[in-house]
Amino acid sequence: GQVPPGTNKPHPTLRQEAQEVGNSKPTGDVLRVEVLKGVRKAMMKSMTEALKIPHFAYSDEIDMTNLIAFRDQLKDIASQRGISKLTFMPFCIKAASLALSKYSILNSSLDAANESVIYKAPHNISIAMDTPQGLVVPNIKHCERKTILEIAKDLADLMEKAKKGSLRPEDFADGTFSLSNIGIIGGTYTHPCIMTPQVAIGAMGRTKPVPRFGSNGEIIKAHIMNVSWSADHRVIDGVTMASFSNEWKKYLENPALFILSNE
Ligand code: CAO
Repeated sequence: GQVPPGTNKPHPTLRQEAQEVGNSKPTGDVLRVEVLKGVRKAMMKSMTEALKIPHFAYSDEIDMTNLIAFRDQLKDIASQRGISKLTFMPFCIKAASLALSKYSILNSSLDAANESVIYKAPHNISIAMDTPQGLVVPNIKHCERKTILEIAKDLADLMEKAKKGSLRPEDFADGTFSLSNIGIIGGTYTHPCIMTPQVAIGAMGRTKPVPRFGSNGEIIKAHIMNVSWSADHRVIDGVTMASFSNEWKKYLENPALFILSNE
């Protein structure tokens, strides 16, 4: 254990933790015992709840080539409007909101006791964030009313707060649907866990340049990102999840459609 200077007593935190787990101090083969607190305790609870959900998984690949060019065109204007870093996330979030407008059952929760589905009006999209404290999942409220740049601004604000550990309970409250971009680290496929009482979550892998066939059978360089969806199979069937995914993919692969979305 760590010993504060000038004393032989164990570090108070370690002593306190050891007492909480019913041991005077860690012994034998145990290197140390950590009592889960804060963000990590919350993760233990939310993921235990997630275990109760029968997860249905569906994955697809998205050609991000057009979106990469589209984002490059918008970077300067975004920075003039105070968004220093326009990433792909705001596009993924807006596309999800547009797809939720069409497949509203994915923006619902299950009231199992009353055998009912509760459809939610706001698209409060929860975003998994890696922070120094661990995984946190605050949400961007009313994405259905916001432009891509407004979503980008909200995302930056939440990330800043998450970094400082200053997210408020209201930032976590009332999320209706989740996205997780594990692609900042790497990866292709994943199997994300649904956050109750939501019924679906999507996780994006890393966008990578890979060879694909063009429309004339020629080999082209494409920038491919894989997405993995998990849905609560008590409420969502496979066709609904796949149709939603196609709708989401349509916007990301043809970003000009965002302009026609009237949002
Ligand atoms: N593929 C390739 N590049 C990616 C990428 C991906 N999937 N996602 C992000 N990038 C790039 C960004 O475009 C940015 O580069 P540029 O400056 O050139 O645009 C850079 O990586 C850093 O992005 P970012 O992390 O600052 O911002 P973001 O908006 O893409 O993502 C956030 C924000 C909060 C989703 C992300 O930072 C994060 O924390 N992800 C982790 C989610 C997580 O932990 N999931 C697991 C949950 S279950 O344990």
